[in-house]
Amino acid sequence: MPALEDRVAQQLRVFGFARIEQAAAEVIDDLTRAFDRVVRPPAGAAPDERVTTFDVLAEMSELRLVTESEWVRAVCQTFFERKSQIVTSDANLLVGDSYWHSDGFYQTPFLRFVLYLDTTEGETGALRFIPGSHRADNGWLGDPTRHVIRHKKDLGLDGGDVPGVVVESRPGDVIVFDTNVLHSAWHGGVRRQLAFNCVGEPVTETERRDTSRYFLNRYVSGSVPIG
Ligand SMILES: O=C(O)CCC(=O)C(=O)O
Repeated sequence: MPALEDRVAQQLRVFGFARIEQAAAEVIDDLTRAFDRVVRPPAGAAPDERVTTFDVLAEMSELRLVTESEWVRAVCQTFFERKSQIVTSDANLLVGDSYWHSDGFYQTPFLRFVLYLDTTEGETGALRFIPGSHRADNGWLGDPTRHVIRHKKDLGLDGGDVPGVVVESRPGDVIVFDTNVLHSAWHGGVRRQLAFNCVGEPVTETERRDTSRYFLNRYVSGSVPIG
Protein backbone atom coordinates (compact mmCIF):
# COMPACT_ATOMS: atom_id res chain seq x y z
CA MET A 1 0.00 0.00 0.00
CA PRO A 2 1.39 3.46 -0.88
CA ALA A 3 2.44 5.70 2.00
CA LEU A 4 -0.21 7.95 3.56
CA GLU A 5 1.32 11.12 2.13
CA ASP A 6 1.36 9.65 -1.39
CA ARG A 7 -2.30 8.63 -1.20
CA VAL A 8 -3.36 11.98 0.25
CA ALA A 9 -1.34 14.03 -2.23
CA GLN A 10 -2.81 12.06 -5.12
CA GLN A 11 -6.39 12.43 -3.82
CA LEU A 12 -5.75 16.16 -3.47
CA ARG A 13 -4.42 16.51 -6.99
CA VAL A 14 -7.19 14.51 -8.65
CA PHE A 15 -10.26 15.14 -6.49
CA GLY A 16 -9.25 18.18 -4.42
CA PHE A 17 -9.88 16.76 -0.95
CA ALA A 18 -8.94 13.94 1.42
CA ARG A 19 -9.83 12.78 4.90
CA ILE A 20 -7.07 11.51 7.14
CA GLU A 21 -8.86 9.44 9.71
CA GLN A 22 -7.80 9.94 13.31
CA ALA A 23 -4.55 11.66 12.33
CA ALA A 24 -4.93 14.01 15.32
CA ALA A 25 -6.50 11.49 17.71
CA GLU A 26 -3.67 11.69 20.22
CA VAL A 27 -3.91 15.44 20.65
CA ILE A 28 -7.63 16.02 20.24
CA ASP A 29 -8.29 16.47 23.98
CA ASP A 30 -5.54 19.12 24.20
CA LEU A 31 -6.95 20.89 21.14
CA THR A 32 -10.50 20.84 22.45
CA ARG A 33 -9.47 22.33 25.81
CA ALA A 34 -7.39 24.95 24.00
CA PHE A 35 -10.24 25.85 21.67
CA ASP A 36 -12.64 26.37 24.57
CA ARG A 37 -10.02 28.55 26.28
CA VAL A 38 -9.39 30.77 23.27
CA VAL A 39 -12.69 31.02 21.41
CA ARG A 40 -15.44 32.65 23.37
CA PRO A 41 -18.59 34.08 21.80
CA PRO A 42 -18.86 37.78 22.65
CA ALA A 43 -21.20 38.60 25.53
CA GLY A 44 -24.77 38.85 24.28
CA ALA A 45 -23.96 37.01 21.03
CA ALA A 46 -26.97 35.48 19.27
CA PRO A 47 -26.96 31.65 19.35
CA ASP A 48 -26.48 31.57 15.57
CA GLU A 49 -23.56 34.04 15.53
CA ARG A 50 -20.35 32.74 13.99
CA VAL A 51 -17.07 33.55 15.71
CA THR A 52 -13.62 33.47 14.10
CA THR A 53 -10.27 33.91 15.82
CA PHE A 54 -7.57 34.62 13.25
CA ASP A 55 -3.90 33.75 13.59
CA VAL A 56 -4.88 31.27 16.26
CA LEU A 57 -1.44 29.64 16.30
CA ALA A 58 -0.20 32.72 18.14
CA GLU A 59 -2.39 32.00 21.15
CA MET A 60 -2.92 28.27 20.85
CA SER A 61 0.46 26.58 20.95
CA GLU A 62 -1.35 23.22 21.18
CA LEU A 63 -2.19 23.51 17.47
CA ARG A 64 1.53 23.15 16.78
CA LEU A 65 1.15 19.51 17.81
CA VAL A 66 -0.57 19.19 14.45
CA THR A 67 1.13 21.83 12.30
CA GLU A 68 4.58 20.58 13.25
CA SER A 69 3.73 16.90 13.07
CA GLU A 70 5.67 14.58 10.84
CA TRP A 71 2.61 13.58 8.80
CA VAL A 72 1.62 17.20 7.98
CA ARG A 73 5.18 17.86 6.90
CA ALA A 74 5.14 14.71 4.74
CA VAL A 75 1.78 15.53 3.11
CA CYS A 76 2.90 19.09 2.31
CA GLN A 77 6.31 18.00 1.02
CA THR A 78 4.73 15.34 -1.22
CA PHE A 79 1.99 17.64 -2.49
CA PHE A 80 4.02 20.82 -3.05
CA GLU A 81 7.32 19.06 -3.86
CA ARG A 82 9.21 21.87 -2.15
CA LYS A 83 9.39 23.58 1.22
CA SER A 84 6.06 24.90 2.42
CA GLN A 85 4.83 27.34 4.99
CA ILE A 86 1.70 28.03 6.98
CA VAL A 87 0.09 31.25 5.78
CA THR A 88 -2.93 31.48 8.06
CA SER A 89 -4.55 29.69 10.97
CA ASP A 90 -7.98 30.18 12.43
CA ALA A 91 -10.44 28.82 14.95
CA ASN A 92 -14.10 28.97 14.03
CA LEU A 93 -17.31 28.51 15.87
CA LEU A 94 -19.54 27.64 12.92
CA VAL A 95 -23.31 27.61 12.98
CA GLY A 96 -25.80 26.75 10.25
CA ASP A 97 -25.19 26.38 6.53
CA SER A 98 -21.99 27.30 4.69
CA TYR A 99 -23.00 27.87 1.09
CA TRP A 100 -21.23 26.43 -1.94
CA HIS A 101 -18.00 28.31 -2.51
CA SER A 102 -14.33 27.96 -3.19
CA ASP A 103 -11.90 30.01 -1.12
CA GLY A 104 -11.06 32.11 -4.19
CA PHE A 105 -9.65 30.56 -7.36
CA TYR A 106 -5.88 30.71 -7.69
CA GLN A 107 -3.33 29.29 -10.09
CA THR A 108 -1.21 28.55 -7.03
CA PRO A 109 -2.51 25.65 -4.94
CA PHE A 110 -3.21 26.26 -1.25
CA LEU A 111 -4.06 23.49 1.17
CA ARG A 112 -6.49 23.96 4.04
CA PHE A 113 -6.33 21.48 6.91
CA VAL A 114 -9.47 21.44 9.07
CA LEU A 115 -10.25 19.62 12.28
CA TYR A 116 -13.76 19.47 13.65
CA LEU A 117 -13.89 19.06 17.39
CA ASP A 118 -17.49 17.88 17.12
CA THR A 119 -18.80 14.99 15.07
CA THR A 120 -20.23 16.11 11.74
CA GLU A 121 -22.48 13.99 9.57
CA GLY A 122 -24.39 14.66 6.37
CA GLU A 123 -27.36 16.10 8.20
CA THR A 124 -25.32 17.90 10.84
CA GLY A 125 -23.02 20.14 8.86
CA ALA A 126 -20.44 17.72 7.41
CA LEU A 127 -18.21 19.28 4.78
CA ARG A 128 -19.04 18.26 1.25
CA PHE A 129 -17.10 18.71 -1.97
CA ILE A 130 -17.58 18.64 -5.73
CA PRO A 131 -14.72 16.33 -6.71
CA GLY A 132 -12.36 17.80 -9.30
CA SER A 133 -13.84 21.30 -9.17
CA HIS A 134 -10.46 22.71 -8.09
CA ARG A 135 -8.89 22.03 -11.48
CA ALA A 136 -8.87 24.62 -14.23
CA ASP A 137 -8.34 21.88 -16.86
CA ASN A 138 -11.58 19.93 -16.55
CA GLY A 139 -14.35 22.31 -17.48
CA TRP A 140 -15.52 23.42 -14.06
CA LEU A 141 -14.45 27.04 -14.38
CA GLY A 142 -17.07 29.56 -15.46
CA ASP A 143 -20.71 28.54 -15.90
CA PRO A 144 -20.62 25.11 -14.20
CA THR A 145 -19.19 26.69 -11.05
CA ARG A 146 -21.64 29.59 -11.26
CA HIS A 147 -24.57 27.18 -11.56
CA VAL A 148 -23.53 25.37 -8.39
CA ILE A 149 -23.14 28.65 -6.50
CA ARG A 150 -26.57 29.84 -7.76
CA HIS A 151 -28.07 26.36 -7.31
CA LYS A 152 -31.58 27.48 -6.42
CA LYS A 153 -32.01 29.90 -9.30
CA ASP A 154 -30.06 28.04 -11.99
CA LEU A 155 -30.65 24.39 -11.06
CA GLY A 156 -33.82 24.47 -8.99
CA LEU A 157 -32.04 22.64 -6.18
CA ASP A 158 -31.44 23.41 -2.52
CA GLY A 159 -27.77 23.57 -1.64
CA GLY A 160 -27.85 20.30 0.27
CA ASP A 161 -29.38 18.56 -2.75
CA VAL A 162 -26.54 19.43 -5.13
CA PRO A 163 -24.74 16.09 -5.44
CA GLY A 164 -21.38 16.24 -3.77
CA VAL A 165 -19.22 13.96 -1.69
CA VAL A 166 -20.09 14.31 1.99
CA VAL A 167 -17.03 13.88 4.18
CA GLU A 168 -18.17 13.05 7.67
CA SER A 169 -15.80 13.65 10.51
CA ARG A 170 -15.33 12.55 14.08
CA PRO A 171 -12.98 14.24 16.55
CA GLY A 172 -9.40 13.32 15.66
CA ASP A 173 -10.03 13.21 11.89
CA VAL A 174 -8.38 15.81 9.69
CA ILE A 175 -9.84 16.92 6.38
CA VAL A 176 -7.51 18.58 3.93
CA PHE A 177 -8.52 20.25 0.69
CA ASP A 178 -7.27 22.37 -2.17
CA THR A 179 -8.88 25.73 -1.45
CA ASN A 180 -10.00 26.05 -5.10
CA VAL A 181 -12.41 23.12 -4.68
CA LEU A 182 -16.15 23.85 -4.38
CA HIS A 183 -17.27 22.99 -0.87
CA SER A 184 -20.14 23.62 1.51
CA ALA A 185 -21.85 22.33 4.67
CA TRP A 186 -25.58 22.03 5.29
CA HIS A 187 -28.05 21.48 8.10
CA GLY A 188 -25.43 21.96 10.78
CA GLY A 189 -25.77 23.23 14.32
CA VAL A 190 -22.84 24.63 16.26
CA ARG A 191 -19.50 23.04 15.36
CA ARG A 192 -16.00 23.93 16.52
CA GLN A 193 -13.37 23.97 13.79
CA LEU A 194 -9.60 24.52 13.86
CA ALA A 195 -7.89 25.21 10.56
CA PHE A 196 -4.62 26.22 8.97
CA ASN A 197 -3.56 26.88 5.42
CA CYS A 198 -0.30 25.95 3.73
CA VAL A 199 1.39 27.02 0.54
CA GLY A 200 4.55 25.88 -1.21
CA GLU A 201 7.34 28.41 -0.93
CA PRO A 202 6.46 30.90 -3.67
CA VAL A 203 9.01 30.99 -6.47
CA THR A 204 7.39 32.64 -9.46
CA GLU A 205 5.87 36.12 -9.58
CA THR A 206 2.36 34.57 -9.92
CA GLU A 207 2.94 32.44 -6.84
CA ARG A 208 4.14 35.43 -4.85
CA ARG A 209 1.15 37.51 -5.96
CA ASP A 210 -1.36 34.70 -5.31
CA THR A 211 0.10 34.07 -1.85
CA SER A 212 -0.25 37.75 -0.85
CA ARG A 213 -3.78 37.88 -2.28
CA TYR A 214 -4.78 34.68 -0.55
CA PHE A 215 -3.42 35.92 2.77
CA LEU A 216 -5.29 39.22 2.49
CA ASN A 217 -8.53 37.59 1.31
CA ARG A 218 -8.70 35.34 4.35
CA TYR A 219 -8.88 38.44 6.52
CA VAL A 220 -11.03 40.61 4.30
CA SER A 221 -13.67 37.99 3.54
CA GLY A 222 -13.98 36.85 7.16
CA SER A 223 -14.01 33.16 7.86
CA VAL A 224 -16.41 30.92 6.04
CA PRO A 225 -19.26 32.10 3.80
CA ILE A 226 -22.61 31.66 5.48
CA GLY A 227 -25.52 30.23 3.55
O1 LIG B 1 -17.73 23.62 8.09
C1 LIG B 1 -18.22 24.51 7.43
O2 LIG B 1 -19.31 25.03 7.69
C2 LIG B 1 -17.51 25.02 6.20
C3 LIG B 1 -16.03 25.11 6.37
C4 LIG B 1 -15.35 25.81 5.26
O3 LIG B 1 -15.92 26.18 4.26
C5 LIG B 1 -13.93 26.10 5.39
O4 LIG B 1 -13.34 25.81 6.43
O5 LIG B 1 -13.34 26.65 4.41
